[in-house]
Amino acid sequence: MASWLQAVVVLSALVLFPVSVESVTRHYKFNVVQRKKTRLCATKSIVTVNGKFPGPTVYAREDDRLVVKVVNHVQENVTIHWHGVRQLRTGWSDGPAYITQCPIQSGQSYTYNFTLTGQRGTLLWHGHVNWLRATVHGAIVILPKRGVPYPFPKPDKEEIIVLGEWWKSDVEAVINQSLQVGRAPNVSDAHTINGLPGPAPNCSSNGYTLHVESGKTYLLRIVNAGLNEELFFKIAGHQLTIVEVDASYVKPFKTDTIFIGPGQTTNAILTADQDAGKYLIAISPFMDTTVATDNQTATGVIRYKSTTAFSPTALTTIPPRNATPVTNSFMESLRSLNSKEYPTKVPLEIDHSLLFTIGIGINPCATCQNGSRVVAAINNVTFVLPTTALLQAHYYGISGVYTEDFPGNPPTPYNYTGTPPTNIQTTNGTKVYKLAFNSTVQVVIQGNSIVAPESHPTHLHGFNFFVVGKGLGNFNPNTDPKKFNLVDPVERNTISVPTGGWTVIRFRADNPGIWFMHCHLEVHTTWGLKMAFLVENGNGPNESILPPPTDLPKC
Ligand SMILES: *[C@@H]1O[C@H](CO)[C@@H](O)[C@H](O)[C@H]1NC(C)=O
Ligand SMILES: *[C@@H]1O[C@H](CO)[C@@H](O)[C@H](O)[C@H]1NC(C)=O
Ligand SMILES: *[C@@H]1O[C@H](CO)[C@@H](O)[C@H](O)[C@H]1NC(C)=O
Ligand SMILES: *[C@@H]1O[C@H](CO)[C@@H](O)[C@H](O)[C@H]1NC(C)=O
Ligand SMILES: *[C@@H]1O[C@H](CO)[C@@H](O)[C@H](O)[C@H]1NC(C)=O
Ligand SMILES: *[C@@H]1O[C@H](CO)[C@@H](O)[C@H](O)[C@H]1NC(C)=O
Ligand SMILES: *[C@@H]1O[C@H](CO)[C@@H](O)[C@H](O)[C@H]1NC(C)=O
Ligand SMILES: *[C@@H]1O[C@H](CO)[C@@H](O)[C@H](O)[C@H]1NC(C)=O
Ligand SMILES: *[C@@H]1O[C@H](CO)[C@@H](O)[C@H](O)[C@H]1NC(C)=O
Ligand SMILES: *[C@@H]1O[C@H](CO)[C@@H](O)[C@H](O)[C@H]1NC(C)=O
Ligand SMILES: *[C@@H]1O[C@H](CO)[C@@H](O)[C@H](O)[C@H]1NC(C)=O
Ligand SMILES: *[C@@H]1O[C@H](CO)[C@@H](O)[C@H](O)[C@H]1NC(C)=O
Ligand SMILES: [Cu+2]
Repeated sequence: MASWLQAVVVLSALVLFPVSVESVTRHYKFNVVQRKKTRLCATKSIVTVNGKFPGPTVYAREDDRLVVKVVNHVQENVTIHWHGVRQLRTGWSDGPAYITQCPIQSGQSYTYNFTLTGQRGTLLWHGHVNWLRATVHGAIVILPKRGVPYPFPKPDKEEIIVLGEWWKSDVEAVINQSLQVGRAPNVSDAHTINGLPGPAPNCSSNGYTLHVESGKTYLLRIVNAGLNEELFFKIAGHQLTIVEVDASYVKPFKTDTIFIGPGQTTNAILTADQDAGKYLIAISPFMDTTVATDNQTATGVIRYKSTTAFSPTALTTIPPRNATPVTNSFMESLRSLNSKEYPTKVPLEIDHSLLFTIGIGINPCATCQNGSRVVAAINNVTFVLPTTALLQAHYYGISGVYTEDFPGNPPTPYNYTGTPPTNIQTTNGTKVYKLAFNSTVQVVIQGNSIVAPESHPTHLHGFNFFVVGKGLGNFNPNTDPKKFNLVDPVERNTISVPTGGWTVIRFRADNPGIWFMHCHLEVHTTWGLKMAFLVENGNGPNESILPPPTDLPKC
């Protein structure tokens, strides 16, 4: 009866106000099941959503509500994170295991329920417990509100391109082995484009093909769902026009190479303006230090209509693995649109000015091969996951789960990008940093040079942040702020902090709850490069976290 009444209300609203923009609830069912998949001439069973790899695309419009029932039919624990979704007051639906929820255990289900507010473009969803994300991921498409145009010419067609990584072994075995030994896990055996590596050595297999028609335009919604590698994306003979990243519009610019880290999304317009034929799509890793990568280039093709079967494929060069200038040029070209419709609201006054050093450390480990293990830390704290979810502990006032003393600055200042300190041990902790509702935050994310400096794609849950500055070496609090872009900095949820350098982000803590911040290289998350912000409730009517859903999983 109630739903019938609601339907009538919605209908009459439509009849009375035909131009009013109705938001709707969109329902999805995610059955988490094992499926056998063959890649690189070998078959293995993987955890999937609805049997698909990559998983199903979730479609919605800005302001819609998404209700996704996740049913766990596998032995492994499952959670799903809606990466980049603001989750205003609905932290219970964010997904990271032991941060906002306990895992959905085998045989159980949980319904994620949230709205998509103030965002439009492409995001991704992915598993957020252990290394589940390797095979449990897919795209989220947020279309503009009905009747609202894109701020760029409407492309003729849209295409989703999900990049990933494939291991011949079971990925849980890969990380388990790495933790036992105390050293870096094996790199993947292939990169993938929509689940396919393309032709591999000694293994005939087809790659991904995008069929295009001459003269038409295509909005490519590109997602890096890989675990441990930042990637370059190129298409032979074509320029791409970047129009959006992480579900925020940017000032359009042309490039022939996209730089995209795990957890990042990029919308690019491809114009089919070349002669009929086949053009290579190439995905290759970026690494400007000594850390090992999977060096396999995944390939696909763009194929024009009426291309003959024997037509050769136009090739492209891939950037060198250490092409730092290419990454800088791409990141520096990203500017938020900052238009009348989409103003850039970067905080100008800062309540909390924080400096987070991020990097690797080495701790003793009696059971490990050489008596030590590689860990990672923020401000020397290696974050240890609790066994009760932080959000529940916060909401119900359960003590002993976390402490509120996460350091806002490094405990002992040192030359972060110079000769590392002789003692490179870290401290274990389950610490959060507390923020008052609606306070403004600046975080200088400072990479350090302990063991191996490395580029860290750093992700914040629950917020978009503005990237106001970046540079090499140590952040200088006297001179560097003068160079900040406070006019049109790019707004995103994941940013690559340069190797041996720093990035400064700003955000407004207008979303009460517990929000995870971590390196989106899964290996670094596992090692402890993670922390959480606790944002208190405000005093206003809509400024408190909502009560937990009744089916919230228990630990
Ligand atoms: C989703 O949340 C809304 C707002 O709290 C609530 O009205 C609705 O019943 C929920 N839907 C489901 C399926 O839980
Ligand atoms: C990995 O380790 C976890 C925790 O010890 C264990 O439950 C799981 O079975 C292991 N998985 C594999 C594939 O070794
Ligand atoms: C990791 O790679 C090493 C060396 O190639 C191999 O011996 C080992 O079996 C691999 N581990 C897993 C879990 O695949
Ligand atoms: C491919 O096969 C050739 C011939 O059998 C062999 O020499 C080569 O090592 C193989 N390459 C790989 C990557 O397995
Ligand atoms: C990948 O390439 C780099 C640089 O060329 C090299 O040092 C490294 O050994 C390669 N890694 C693998 C796994 O082949
Ligand atoms: C252990 O130490 C030896 C000797 O320094 C080295 O060769 C080996 O690679 C180390 N093993 C690991 C897992 O770090
Ligand atoms: C830090 O170390 C680097 C590399 O040795 C050096 O160039 C720089 O001057 C040092 N910075 C400070 C503040 O000492
Ligand atoms: C990190 O913490 C460890 C353990 O408390 C300590 O020994 C080390 O000096 C600290 N390092 C830094 C850089 O603060
Ligand atoms: C730190 O935490 C890890 C588990 O994450 C544990 O194995 C290790 O023993 C702890 N180290 C100390 C010094 O407490
Ligand atoms: C947050 O603070 C800003 C600036 O002080 C103010 O304009 C805004 O109304 C506040 N928002 C809420 C929800 O309190
Ligand atoms: C609180 O939210 C409700 C429902 O979205 C809305 O109708 C109401 O106007 C909001 N109140 C304030 C003070 O923002
Ligand atoms: C799954 O989650 C439950 C609840 O937190 C936990 O007790 C159990 O150990 C987890 N299982 C694995 C294999 O990690
Ligand atoms: Cu990292």
